[in-house]
Amino acid sequence: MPSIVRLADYRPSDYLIDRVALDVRLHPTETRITATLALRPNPAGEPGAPLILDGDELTLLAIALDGQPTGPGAIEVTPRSLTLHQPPQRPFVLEIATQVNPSANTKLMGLYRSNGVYCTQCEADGFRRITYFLDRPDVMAVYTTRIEAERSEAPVLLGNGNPVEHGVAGLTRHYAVWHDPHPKPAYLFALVGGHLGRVASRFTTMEGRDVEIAVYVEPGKEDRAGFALDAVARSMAWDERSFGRAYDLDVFNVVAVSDFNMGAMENKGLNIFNDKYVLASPDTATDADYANIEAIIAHEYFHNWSGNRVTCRDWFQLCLKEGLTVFRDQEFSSDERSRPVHRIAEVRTLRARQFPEDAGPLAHPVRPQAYREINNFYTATVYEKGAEIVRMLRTLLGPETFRRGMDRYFATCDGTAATVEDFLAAFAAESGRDLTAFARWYAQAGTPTVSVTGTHDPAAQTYTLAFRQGLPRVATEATAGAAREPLVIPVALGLVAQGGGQGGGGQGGDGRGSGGHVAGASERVRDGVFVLEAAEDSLVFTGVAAAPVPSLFRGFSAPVKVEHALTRDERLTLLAHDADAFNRWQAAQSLAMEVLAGRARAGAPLADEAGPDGTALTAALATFLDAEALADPAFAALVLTLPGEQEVAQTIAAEVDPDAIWRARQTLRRQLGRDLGPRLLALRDALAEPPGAPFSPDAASAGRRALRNAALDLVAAADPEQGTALALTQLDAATTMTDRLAALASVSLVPGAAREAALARFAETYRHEPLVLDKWFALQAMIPEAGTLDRVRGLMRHPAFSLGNPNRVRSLVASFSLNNPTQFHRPDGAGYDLTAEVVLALDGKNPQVAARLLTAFNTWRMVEGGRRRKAEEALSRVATAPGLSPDVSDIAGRSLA
Ligand code: 0A1
Ligand code: ZN
Repeated sequence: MPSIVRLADYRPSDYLIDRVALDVRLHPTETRITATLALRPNPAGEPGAPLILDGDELTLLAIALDGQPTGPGAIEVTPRSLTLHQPPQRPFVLEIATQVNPSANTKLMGLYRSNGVYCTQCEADGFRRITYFLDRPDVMAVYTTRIEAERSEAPVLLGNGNPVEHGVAGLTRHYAVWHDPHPKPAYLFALVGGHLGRVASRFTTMEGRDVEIAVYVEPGKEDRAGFALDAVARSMAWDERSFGRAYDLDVFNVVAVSDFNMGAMENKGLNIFNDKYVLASPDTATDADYANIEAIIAHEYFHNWSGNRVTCRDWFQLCLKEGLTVFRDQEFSSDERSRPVHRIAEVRTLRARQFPEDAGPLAHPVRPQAYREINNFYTATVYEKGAEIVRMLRTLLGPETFRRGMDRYFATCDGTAATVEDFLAAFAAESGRDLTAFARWYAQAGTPTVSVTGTHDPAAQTYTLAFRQGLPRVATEATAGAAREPLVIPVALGLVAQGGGQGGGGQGGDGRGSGGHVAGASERVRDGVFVLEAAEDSLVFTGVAAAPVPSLFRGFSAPVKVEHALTRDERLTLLAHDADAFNRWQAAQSLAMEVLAGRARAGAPLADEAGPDGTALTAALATFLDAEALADPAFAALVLTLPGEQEVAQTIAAEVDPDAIWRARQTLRRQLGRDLGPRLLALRDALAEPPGAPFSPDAASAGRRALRNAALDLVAAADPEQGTALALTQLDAATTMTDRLAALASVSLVPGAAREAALARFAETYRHEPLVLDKWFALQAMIPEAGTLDRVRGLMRHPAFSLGNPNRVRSLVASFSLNNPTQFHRPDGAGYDLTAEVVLALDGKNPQVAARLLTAFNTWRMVEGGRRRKAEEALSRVATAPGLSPDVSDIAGRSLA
């Protein structure tokens, strides 16, 4: 077991590094790096302490102190560290030469090669795989990097900051020098060398700086880089408009590589991306791909301020940059697309990924108290729940004060390695509020529950909402020592008149339509928000003549589970009449969830009808579609999409039978498809693309495609024969990857020769397109049939599959383990066995990707007994395997604890 690092043990570094000069001689197997480090004792550190530099899989070639070789016994070197026993207690220079083998680097951390391109990944602790260093984010230095390579092998040489010089080096080699004037931690270092195609544009910042933006991709794929290039410019403009943040270098480079552990990386001035999040053409990318590219380009760009200019003191503060930057990219996407539609997408992700994490053995606070392997903390909790905390802060303070708080944070913390306390202090100072209680959101793990009951008193004409908050107990290493105290929960709310009409909420009516007015008012509701701070509280509205329907947590104003017993009719009222689009969608989801959880709990068989609640839902959806589908197809598509199997499992929470959930969902899909069939087919026709219409990835066009394909999905669920016929026609006629893939997905759910032929044809068409074949792998891995396990094993031998490429592993194996609940949780345990087998096979190559795959077992304790025992066996097999990486051993250990 790797040792534990605790937040409580933080100490400043004993030494600081002010300047770093790197000379990197690229070579496929013997790359040499000479680092010249300008060091000095840290006044805040311990005088006379030894200097202990981090290292990992390094070969030391030479070392000199102030230009002299170090004397015998002065240093001690291990593969993991270099210690200088008696460093000078004044500024001094260390020159260190190391050698690494980029071609043998399968962990994709440090310097490695992807399809022949040299690239680096240094977050969180990869820089120590390049040279010995104080590899911690509170050691910030100014870097100058000289990169030298064979011109034939690496005609393009890129580094952080601005280019300062380039030239020839001997007969066949050349070099480039890059200088980054902004002090930064080592995790933001990057370099790239290789054969790369380029597209470029220019952007003039509000400060008048003329910036060259370039996107580098595999040669020949330049025509797929335009959307990403444009997204960079839009991100730059948006950050100026929304946060007053301008770019601060003369160039901004984005490089796409095909082997990458995560989505992308915000290295200063040189973002490196998984090519999945850069390359897009109508023929190869879906609308979801376009939306992801735009969001991730924005995310990495926004890090330039939230992460780079202001960085993190230590890795416990990861949410300081990640939660904030996710919030910023979500706001960007909401502004560029449809705000309510985007909000629903955000909440779906949160519920599908973060809620289960918070409810399982890997639960941790947004700011963990302890970790064994930091790479396992790039989680939905740190990212997505972290973003929700920032959003709540804005809701509590109001947009203007929030913006002033952000300005103050950037101004006071610029150039520093900051903490969550520094962040909150800026808002406390700007608002004059005490944020001590609010800060508990960072320290307490688990998803809070808020129970609400409403009581109407006709005589007094009052309506009372009683709130009670609770937090599940979470006892893990990562949560150690945190108290359980009430949270500060913003509840955005309003009252809607029964059967329609306007509601109140303290500000007067804000319901949809122009019906009767509910005059309900409460002084404790400001700008439509009530703040729940105590464990229990109640809110009284006066002047309420008739019992209203409360619309609570509008826009999902807090990341909580709401327990609020509404009748079916009350939910139907919200679906039809709420002013808040999110809560209209939520009403449909809640109605569906009652049907799904009810049937699944009862173990109900597959049927054509889901009972009276199902019938009420389809009737309400019919009315909704007739009135609104054409006006907002993207929203309609979301309203038609039932809660996912994992969300139903979370609602049931104990002794879960994934097959029963699947049957319940299939039953309701069938009923929706049958009851709404003629409407859905009419919508498909009405929304059909006129022949020859040019492709646009914009939100409105994507929304039309989404509704057409949601309609196809439901029609096919009710009538597989008709569905397959429609899907095969769509497959032939499709002009976008979105439509083609939706059709193939529909066909893939119906066993038989048509499916196999369609899959084979698709694979043949895209045999030279790895990113498209990833979709083909994923789709097959998610087929909810017993034969899928063997299909996945077979596909693992497909020539396009490789355990060495993270995108392939995620598409095929992680899609099976994380997104195919009935097959991962096969009663015979074979799904668990396959997952465990791949985790172990992968661990020696790429521990980060192996560890992430192992998180598929996160929900093992909530499945029914037979499966639970099999899951535990498989997990234990992983946990006890010899020679595990820290990454996998950490996840296995915590999952079983
Ligand atoms: N900071 C990046 C995420 C990231 C983290 C670790 C990595 O190592 C393989 C790569 C990327 C982000 O938030 O986008
Ligand atoms: Zn990030």
